[in-house]
Amino acid sequence: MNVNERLEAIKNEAQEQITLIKSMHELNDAKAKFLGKKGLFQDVMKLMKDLPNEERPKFGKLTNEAKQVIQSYLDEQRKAIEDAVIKEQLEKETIDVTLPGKAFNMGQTHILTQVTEEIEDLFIGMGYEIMEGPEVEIDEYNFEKLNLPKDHPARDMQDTFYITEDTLLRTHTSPVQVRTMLDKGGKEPIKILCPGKVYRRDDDDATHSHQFMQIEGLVVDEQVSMADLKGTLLAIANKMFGEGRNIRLRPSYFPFTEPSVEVDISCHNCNGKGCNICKGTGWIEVLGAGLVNNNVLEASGYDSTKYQGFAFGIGVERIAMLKYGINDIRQFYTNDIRFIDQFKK
Ligand code: 2NL
Repeated sequence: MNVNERLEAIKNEAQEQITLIKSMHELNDAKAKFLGKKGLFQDVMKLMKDLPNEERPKFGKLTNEAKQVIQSYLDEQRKAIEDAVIKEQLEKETIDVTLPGKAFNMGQTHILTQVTEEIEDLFIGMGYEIMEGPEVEIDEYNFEKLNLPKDHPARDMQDTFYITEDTLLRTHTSPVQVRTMLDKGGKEPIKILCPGKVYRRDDDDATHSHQFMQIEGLVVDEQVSMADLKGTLLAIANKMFGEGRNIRLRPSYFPFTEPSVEVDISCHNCNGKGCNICKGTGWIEVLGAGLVNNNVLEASGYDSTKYQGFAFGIGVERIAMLKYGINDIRQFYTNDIRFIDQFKK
C-alpha cells in the first residue's frame, strides 16, 4: 500500500467511525486513535523513511491535509453531539400545560364577612353607599343623638365598655349614621348601609357575646314611608333566606324609631308550617326596624316636617347561625380552623 492509499484509508476509516459516535467520551477516544501521539499516523510516519528526499515535502503536506480533514470530522461530530444533548434536554423540559396543577390550600373569608358582604351586595344593588366609622365613639353620637339621654331606661340594655365618662365602645353602628347626617348638614337625602363591630356589657354564653357584628341601614328623604321599609325588609328576607320568604311586622320599641317593629321572616326550614327551628310558629325573628324618630332627625340637623326616614338593624351572627345551623355564637370567634373551613365557597 503506498502512502496515498494509506492516508485515504485512514480518512475513510475516520469518517466511518466518527460519524457514528454518540458521546463526548467516545469522541475523545477517536481523537486519540486518529490524531494522538500513538495514533494511526505513527504507521504512516514509518512509511516516510522509505521515501526519497524530494517526495517528503509532498508527503508532509498530504499528511497534514489528512489530519485537518479528520479534525474537521471530529469538530462536526462534536457539534452534532452537543446539539443532540440540547435537543434532548429541551424535549425533557417541555412543560405539559394540560397536566392538572398542584392543588394548594386556599383560605376564605370568615363566614361573618361572607354574610356581611352578601347583604352589602344586595344594598349596593339598590343604590346604597357602604359607610364605616370608629368603634371608639363619644356618648353623644352613640346615645344622646339617638334619643337615648343619660338615665334613659333603654341605656341599661346597651351598657358597654367605657374609656372615659364620654368615650366608649359603640353599642351599635348607629353613630356612623349620625355622623353621616351631621356631614350632610340636614340638606341631602341619605341611603347608607353601615356594617361593623359593636360591643355590649354582657355575660358570654351560647347566644350572647360582648362583641358582635351588626349591619344597620338608614334612608332619609322626603316622602319616605313604612311601605318603603317593608319592601326593603322583604328584599333582605328573600336574599338571605331564599326566594319565597314572607315577612311579618310586630309592634316594638326602640328609642330611635317611631313606630318601631320586630321583623319576623317565614321559616326557611319548614316554609311556615312549624318546626323545631321556628319553635312551631312558622316565623323567625331576625331584625328590628322602624321609621326614624323625629327627635333623631332633628338632633342631627334634619327638619322633621320635611324629611322622614326608615332604619333597621341586623345582627350578623344571628343571620349566620340561622342560615347555617350554628348553635353557639362563640364558634365565630375561636378561630378554630375546623369551624372556619366549613364555609369554603
Ligand atoms: C335591632 C334593632 C335597629 C335602628 C336599629 C337606627 C339608626 C338611626 C336612626 C334610627 Cl341613625 N334607627 N337604627 C333602628 C331600628 C332598629 O336595630 O334589633 N338590631 C339588632
